Amino acid sequence: ITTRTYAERAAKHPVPVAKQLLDICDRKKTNLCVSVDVTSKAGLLRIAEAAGPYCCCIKTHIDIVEDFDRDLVQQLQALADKHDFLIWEDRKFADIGNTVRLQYSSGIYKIASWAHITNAHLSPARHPDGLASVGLPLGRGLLLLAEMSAKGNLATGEYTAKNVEAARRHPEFVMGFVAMRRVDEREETAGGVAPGEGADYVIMTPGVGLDSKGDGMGQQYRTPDEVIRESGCDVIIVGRGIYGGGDGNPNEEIVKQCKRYQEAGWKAYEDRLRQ
Ligand code: UP6
Repeated sequence: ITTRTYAERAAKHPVPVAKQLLDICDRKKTNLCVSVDVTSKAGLLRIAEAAGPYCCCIKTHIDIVEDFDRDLVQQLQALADKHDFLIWEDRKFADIGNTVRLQYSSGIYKIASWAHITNAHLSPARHPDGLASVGLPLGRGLLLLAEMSAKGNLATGEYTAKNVEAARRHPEFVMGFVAMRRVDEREETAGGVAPGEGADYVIMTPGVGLDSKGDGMGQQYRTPDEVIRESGCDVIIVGRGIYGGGDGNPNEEIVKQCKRYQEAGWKAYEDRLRQ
């Protein structure tokens, strides 16, 4: 588990977008990524505006928005500039290289044109090549889903290790992993190396909640302390714990919960540095 600071890691990171993210964490004293899983443009923008000051990243599922248009992404980009956060489209690509290349660049959403970060399942194996062909020239970053938060999921063992190997083949584009722990370190994963020896990966971790242990649909929640300090992950991803589900909590409640998770995540990081 790394005890290096976000600032130290930012200074040396080979992927520009990872450097940007780690710098934002340091500058804003936050390792909170807010997952905004609402189905209206107005709701998404309202929550991003309310949460923006407290987070390093806003994560979207753009294909659930009923009234998507180009103006939505333009407004989201303006909020990212205003509040100093990155945008992550949680697309979970999972097809052959040629298909993901088109899904990433084209269609209605043109994800690569606005999302700093996206992510992919490794199951089709070589497809990071296809995503890199689009994302790399635009300075984008990719996360591989080495592990997942849901109960009984299949991203374990050998599959997790293969994700780490694949990341090492794309050091300029794969910035890290969606994972539940430091999957890149040797004592925990066959595909890893000893701490401090290999590339530096950003571990972004969903399944974070302070008030609930699950959602009755397989999601499992851990606390920021378990995720950041005990498991050595770098960014907590919080969705319903902040926006509350449905169309979203009122703004005051969103701000209150953002502050709460920001504080808990940052305390866990400071405790890790002292470990
Ligand atoms: N997500 C997970 N688990 C994973 C990968 N991704 O929950 O292994 C995503 C979900 C959702 C968010 O798609 O957008 O993280 C979690 O939301 P929640 O905090 O409301 O449960």
